[in-house]
Amino acid sequence: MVDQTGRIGMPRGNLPPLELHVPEPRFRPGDPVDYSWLDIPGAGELPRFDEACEARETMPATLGMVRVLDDKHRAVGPWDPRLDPETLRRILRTMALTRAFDDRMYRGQRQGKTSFYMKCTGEEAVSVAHAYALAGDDMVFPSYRQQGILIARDYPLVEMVNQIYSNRADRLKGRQLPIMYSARDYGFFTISGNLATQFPQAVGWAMASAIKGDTRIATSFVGEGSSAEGDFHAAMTFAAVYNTPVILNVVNNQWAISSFSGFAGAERSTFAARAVGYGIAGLRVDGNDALAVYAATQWAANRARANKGPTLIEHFTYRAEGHSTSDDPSAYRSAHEREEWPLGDPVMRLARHLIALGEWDDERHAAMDRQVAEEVKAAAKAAEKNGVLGHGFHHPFHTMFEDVFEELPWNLREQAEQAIREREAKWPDARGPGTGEEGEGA
Ligand SMILES: Cc1ncc(C[n+]2csc(CCOP(=O)(O)OP(=O)(O)O)c2C)c(N)n1
Ligand SMILES: [Mg+2]
Repeated sequence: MVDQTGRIGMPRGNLPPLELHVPEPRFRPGDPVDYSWLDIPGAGELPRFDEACEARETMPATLGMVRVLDDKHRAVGPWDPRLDPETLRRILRTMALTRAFDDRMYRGQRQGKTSFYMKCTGEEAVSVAHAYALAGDDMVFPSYRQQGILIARDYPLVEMVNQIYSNRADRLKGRQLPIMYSARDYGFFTISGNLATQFPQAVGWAMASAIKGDTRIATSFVGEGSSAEGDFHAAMTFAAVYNTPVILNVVNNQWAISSFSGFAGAERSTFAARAVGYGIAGLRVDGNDALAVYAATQWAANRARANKGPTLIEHFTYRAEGHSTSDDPSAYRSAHEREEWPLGDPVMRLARHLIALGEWDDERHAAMDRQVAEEVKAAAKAAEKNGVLGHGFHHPFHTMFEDVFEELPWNLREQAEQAIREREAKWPDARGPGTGEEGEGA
């Protein structure tokens, strides 16, 4: 631009030079952590809105927070879903099983049994309580951190481990990154590494469900960092325009690998508040409170099923561990964050609630922990018989050219033949034991 004096790029008159704000996280490695700046509303404070209300009426719920469990471990307020103790114990056990599974698979990666793993430690309530509040045949479009939903739906752990180890029993034949499950028969859409693609896909699936006159709704998850992707906004627009029966979840765990939530907009507003701008109902939820997650999901599911429209749920939580096994969070954030996180640990909060009800105790908790660890160990051992990374027993090499086309096109057939020839020239013994070529999946 040329200014009035004809000079390029010079300040005009006495206007201040323009400047940008570059977000910076409050705490870096070694810093003491104080979360007193964080405004966490008390449990039970937020009114419960009618499930059929206008989207804009939910504005207070997008700035406040659905919270049920209070500091004394009681369930309080209008969002208490009033679950019976047996259901609470099942939710608790599923969260504990998810954590035990994560711990064992993390160790498996360190032992070289797989190349990659991602834990959801600290976020178990988000996926597990969400799954319990849905119908079993509602369709889930997850991100990579909702293994708790598969586990809540009783997907066999051994199948999960087979996929993680990319072994000969891996249903996905080693074609997906470890942990990127796909389970059509469990209403669990194929996980994609391309962030946020699942959001518009969920909306499209839910639109199709409505077009067919079906009663199943869809639900999808993105991280708060991924909400900066264009796909998030495309999904929100389609969901609002067609009053789509879908639940759109943003898991705000404060971090997107090494970028903090400020880079996705957290310094300006809540993620839930974006909903109202689109004409979508919004709820911000204490993501470490299983009862709050259950209640918010149930509210959104009832609303969607009654054709009252989509809901955006922000699950406010904390990523207690590294982003993945490839990450080292001590390089960019203070280790004290996890200890100081004001919303506590979701497993312990639900356990203490059950103890306060007289429906649980420390001995039963310890026994449960032993049981879930044994269950995971048995599944991992069974899967190891089908092979682990680098020790043979994977799907044969040539299968990577199969299953896409009913008949392999001539150009791919040529490529396949060439690849197999080159492989045989490079590794003449490649059909011997331990190379995977003898696997049962051949
Ligand atoms: C389109 C795209 N951009 C970047 C990446 C690399 N990437 C993978 S996970 C991730 C962080 C995502 O953070 P968030 O959405 O907050 O989810 P979280 O991992 O915290 O659950 C990034 C940048 C990717 N996989 N896809
Ligand atoms: Mg995140």
